[in-house]
Amino acid sequence: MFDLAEFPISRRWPAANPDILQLYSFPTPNGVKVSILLEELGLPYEAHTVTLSDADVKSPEFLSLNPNNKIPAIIDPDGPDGQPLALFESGAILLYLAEKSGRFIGETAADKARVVQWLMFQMGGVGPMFGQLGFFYKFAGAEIADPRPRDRYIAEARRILAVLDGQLATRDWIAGDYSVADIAIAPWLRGLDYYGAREVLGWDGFPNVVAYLDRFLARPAVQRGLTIPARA
Ligand SMILES: N[C@@H](CCC(=O)N[C@@H](CS)C(=O)NCC(=O)O)C(=O)O
Repeated sequence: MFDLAEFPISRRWPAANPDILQLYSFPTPNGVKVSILLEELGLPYEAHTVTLSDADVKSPEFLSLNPNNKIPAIIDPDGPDGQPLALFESGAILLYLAEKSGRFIGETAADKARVVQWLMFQMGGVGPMFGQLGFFYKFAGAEIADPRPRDRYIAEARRILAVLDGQLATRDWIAGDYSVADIAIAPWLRGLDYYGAREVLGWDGFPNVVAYLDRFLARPAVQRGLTIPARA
């Protein structure tokens, strides 16, 4: 019989309903990927606020779930073969939930491969590059006098926006139908506004990306997911 109390994380973030999926997250671009997908799927889940402070993400309880000290992470009490499954890395969580539900992952093998391709493009490109742009343009790195890191990530983010804009010229969603690839990519596009980086990137010069983000933000499940979990 599954007992969530066996997971040390539940000591610090106790579950009100241990029988449903537990989400440990914060509403950043990586965090909201999972809450948006869960809202799209209409699955029951309980969201716990894990802030980005060391006191939370580097606590022994959180490290017991993700030794890499980063949100998001989940425990699915109803994992494969009826066993509980703990997972971290947003891309892995999106794929797991999409496969489990059979939704937002494409129909044919070719569709699925393309969804995974664009999801990997987000995980290996959009997220790391935009994240570094945020650091060197808005946060602590903005104080560094040497312009090279800032210029590098501005150029790389612009290049990525051009790739996305080209792909979106002939479709509404990045891999065909709406999928986990969109749920991974679009929150990072939204984040550029938070970084105050739209102007420096020439945001308005990417009209297909602009329309895509508007389309994404118009979805009710996205609007709900963006606010989960509450910041404090
Ligand atoms: N590749 C990871 C990245 C997750 C990530 O960078 N999470 C950030 C917030 S967006 C975090 O938890 N930072 C806390 C820290 O690094 O201490 C994923 O996609 O899940």
